[in-house]
Amino acid sequence: MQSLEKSAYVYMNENDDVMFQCKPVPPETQSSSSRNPQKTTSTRNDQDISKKKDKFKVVISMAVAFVFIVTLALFGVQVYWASVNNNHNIEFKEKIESAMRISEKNHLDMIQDIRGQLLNMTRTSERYQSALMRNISELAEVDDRQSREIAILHTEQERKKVECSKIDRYAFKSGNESRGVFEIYVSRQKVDVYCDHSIGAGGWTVFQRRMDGSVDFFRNHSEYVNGFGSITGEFWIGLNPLFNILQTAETFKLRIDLEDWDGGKRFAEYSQFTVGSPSNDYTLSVSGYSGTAGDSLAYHNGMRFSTKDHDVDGHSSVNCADHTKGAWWYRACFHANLNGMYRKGRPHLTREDGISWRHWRGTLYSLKFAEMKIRPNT
Ligand SMILES: [Ca+2]
Repeated sequence: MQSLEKSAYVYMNENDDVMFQCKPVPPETQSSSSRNPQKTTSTRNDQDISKKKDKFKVVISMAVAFVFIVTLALFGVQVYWASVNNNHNIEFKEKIESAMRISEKNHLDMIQDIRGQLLNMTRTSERYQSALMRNISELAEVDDRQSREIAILHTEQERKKVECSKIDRYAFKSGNESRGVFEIYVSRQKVDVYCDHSIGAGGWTVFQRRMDGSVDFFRNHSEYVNGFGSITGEFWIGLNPLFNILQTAETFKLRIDLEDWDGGKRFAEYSQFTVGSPSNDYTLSVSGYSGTAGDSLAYHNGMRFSTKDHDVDGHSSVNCADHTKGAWWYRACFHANLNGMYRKGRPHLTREDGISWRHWRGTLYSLKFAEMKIRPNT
């Protein structure tokens, strides 16, 4: 049986794996190598290969060990970091939980605090609101009281404007600055009056006018008490309003302006004029004549006001108002009859029933124009 010696060599395959390859060596070759130099050289090469092989094994072992150690170290590090992270996570979680507990407690405290503050604010607000409502109510009462006082003052001021001497000429609602209509209070009711600021110091309140015969003056007692006609035309203000106006000052003066059909103008002025109460039939009281027309009114001083349906004149057998077709402070019957019939165009000569002023044109002459007005003696 032939024995075979094996030779080996190392090589690297295409995968960089270290490969060993054994090659059978014939016996004669082995013996010959020990017998000759070539054989010795071959043995030396084998030894070198064996040494390299051993070194390579050592290197491989060391590499494997190194890899193992590194792997183990990495694993340890990973385990360590996992542990550290885990601890950190637990600690962080505890901190979070602690913070949350603190936060929750703080929130509860804050909510409680805010609730308390809101409650206090609500109570304070309610107190302020209540106080505010009381103040508003008091202010409303004050305002209401002041409004009433102002209204009363205003009304009182308005009621003081009871005749034309208290009324500025620029306040006229119609007319011009000399003569115009103004609204005054008479018996707590507004009444239009005609003011004449054109004569003397002005301030005359006109209470009778005849100018064109457009208004019927042959009227009954009630109409003469309450008034009739047009304030800018012919009118009688009324005995009752006249009486009330005369109560607004201590004394009044009277002025009567007259005009005939020839263009003549005269006037009669009395420094004292008043009429009595309704129960005294508005008894005439007049004195202190001055003027250009003559004193035809003195004859009527002290007489009651008569109308065709209310005969209280001084003539026992005659109804003067009916007889003279007027209404006046008749005696028996008149020297002046300014509420008589308006005889258009010409004076009448046959009957004493016209607008007459005895001391100027006589009792048979009916005048073209007559106007009666009063103002306070100041
Ligand atoms: Ca009579």
